[in-house]
Amino acid sequence: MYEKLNQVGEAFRLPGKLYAYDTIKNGNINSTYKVTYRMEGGALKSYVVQKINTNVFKNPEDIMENIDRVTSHMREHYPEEVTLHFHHTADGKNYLYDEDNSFWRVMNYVDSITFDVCDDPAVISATGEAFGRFQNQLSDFDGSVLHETIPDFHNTHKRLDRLFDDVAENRLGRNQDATEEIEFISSVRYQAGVLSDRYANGHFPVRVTHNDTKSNNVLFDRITKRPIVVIDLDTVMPGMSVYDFGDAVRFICNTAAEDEPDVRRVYFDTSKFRAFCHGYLGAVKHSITPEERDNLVLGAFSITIELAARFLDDYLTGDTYFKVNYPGHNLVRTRCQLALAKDILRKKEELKWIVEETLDNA
Ligand code: GN1
Ligand code: MG
Repeated sequence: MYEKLNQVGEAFRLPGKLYAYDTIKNGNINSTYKVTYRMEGGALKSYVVQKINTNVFKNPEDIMENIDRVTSHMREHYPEEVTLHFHHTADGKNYLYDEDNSFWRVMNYVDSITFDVCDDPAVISATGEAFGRFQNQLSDFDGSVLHETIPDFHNTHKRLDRLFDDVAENRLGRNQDATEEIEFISSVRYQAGVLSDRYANGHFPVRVTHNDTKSNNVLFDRITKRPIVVIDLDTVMPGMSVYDFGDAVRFICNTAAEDEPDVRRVYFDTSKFRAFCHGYLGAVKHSITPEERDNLVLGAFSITIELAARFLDDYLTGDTYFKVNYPGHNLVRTRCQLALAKDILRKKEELKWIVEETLDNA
């Protein structure tokens, strides 16, 4: 790997000598490395090097154009904020195709910490604030200039249709491993798809959304534990804010990991939900519309079912999309997300009440 990273660093004209590298493991799609260069005089400088998964992102140049537009907007309108800085090759591109046709990019490393699991209400609230502010910062950005990097990425209705097409086909004969899961998703199919239908019919404001609001996509200051910057802009596209909210609470309010094999440990933590709402709703209280407010909890349920369906579909069709660490990993992920979705359903009245109460006091 050293040789490859060294070659990529040279193309991006990183000064100094490649001194060390680490793999950053928390992504299911792209490959990410932290590289450190020793400069003349001995100072060390780090960068993040990523190889984009072009099986998932079919037009990776489009992602880079989107990111360039979004970060330029933020730099222009919020010059005091930290934004992501990408490096350029000698021919002025913010990406590189190597001789194997792999697609690489390099950005500055921001010294920070991220939280995969988080129990501190202040950090959870700050995560909500960071995603709420991200939405605000893009509220005057024209989303129509963005490429749709993955078509129908959060069209739950279509995701569910695809799942059931693949169930009908049962190409690998794996349906038998997931009979209960298939049955449950089928029983909530309409309920989970209704928001994406209403969005398609114009019932929600079209916002520029992040579309992957996991808590580990917010970098935090190690000492103050305040958010520095929202990362992973690969799927920034026009969308529904209730899905950004929903995806964030899906991840952060889970009492276990996203792929916890023991579903008895998987719950939706209402205290964490309250903390997230405090930060998020505090940030968007002036722009949130009544239909958005009333559908935040359904958004959380729908996106959780959507992700379960995506994991299950990948399992049934041979694990070609998400990286898996062991056979059956996608099925384990599916079960975990379904346990979480069931708990959201059980608690939905309480969760709606928390939203109302938080907004009243915001
Ligand atoms: C993928 O690779 P990562 O962690 O950024 C996926 C998201 C899922 C997430 C689940 C492009 O994100 O949609 O919610 O895994 N990204 C893509 O962990 O499909
Ligand atoms: Mg992502």
